[in-house]
Amino acid sequence: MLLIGERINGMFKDIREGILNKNPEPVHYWAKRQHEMCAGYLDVNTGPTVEAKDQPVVMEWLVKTAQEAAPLPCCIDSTNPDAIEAGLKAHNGKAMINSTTADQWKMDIFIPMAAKYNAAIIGLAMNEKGVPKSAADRVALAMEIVVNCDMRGVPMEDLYIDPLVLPANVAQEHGAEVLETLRQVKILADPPPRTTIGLSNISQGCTNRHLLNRTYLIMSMACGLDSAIVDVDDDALLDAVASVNIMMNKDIYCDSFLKTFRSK
Ligand code: THG
Repeated sequence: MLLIGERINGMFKDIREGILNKNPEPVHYWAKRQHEMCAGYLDVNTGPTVEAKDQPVVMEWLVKTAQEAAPLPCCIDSTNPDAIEAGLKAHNGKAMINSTTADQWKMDIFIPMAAKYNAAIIGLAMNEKGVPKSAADRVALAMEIVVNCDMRGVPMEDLYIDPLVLPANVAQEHGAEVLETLRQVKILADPPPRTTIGLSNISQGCTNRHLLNRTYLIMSMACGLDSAIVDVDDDALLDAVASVNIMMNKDIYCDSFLKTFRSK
């Protein structure tokens, strides 16, 4: 299970202030902290307050600043193609593009970019009409992304389909449809793409956030989830991942399986 740390995102006040004041300290802190807490990738997102014209230079700074503090690759999170490409140019190692939608014009930009930079790419099961409700409609969009990656030479192990998790308090009907989408994309494509979700979306605006996040991650892992963008600074969440790994036969049982998971 690949954990992508969500915390280097301008939606958080400390990161937003770091960007504004060109202060690397909060980015360094969260790069190191998330690395210690088992993240395999760092999601980096300029946040909603950076103007479009400034996003490429801010993304370049975020990638360089994160990678000087921790030996981890970045999941470059933006809807702006220029910001994504600036991040890719500044990046060391195998980056992940977050993300393309199933809109043809977006796939025509981001999928060749993934091929050119040998990056992985997240494909969102949405298009200009928004996020569909049913698993069948989500899967149909996911398959369009699968086909386009195949045509452009992006291998399935580099494609992460994201069915798009929405908050349980306002979009309750979507929860089970996302789980069904995770199951079906593994069955319908051969070889199948990988899968990911933005886990914390499920609990935005809800009470008992950690419980909702943890429960939904466990359910998603039972549906074959390969990775997730998560709050890795959540001990109970990491313990749940370690125990699911045992029960899904992804790790060999030992009496110290919790400690063993953290030490890897
Ligand atoms: N899919 C993909 N990428 C994504 C998402 C996704 N990137 C962004 C997001 N969704 C995943 N990352 C977060 C990060 C933080 C929160 C949710 C998802 C979060 N933030 C607090 C909130 O909104 O309540 C902010 C708290 C604060 O301001 O301090 O919950 O789905 N591919």
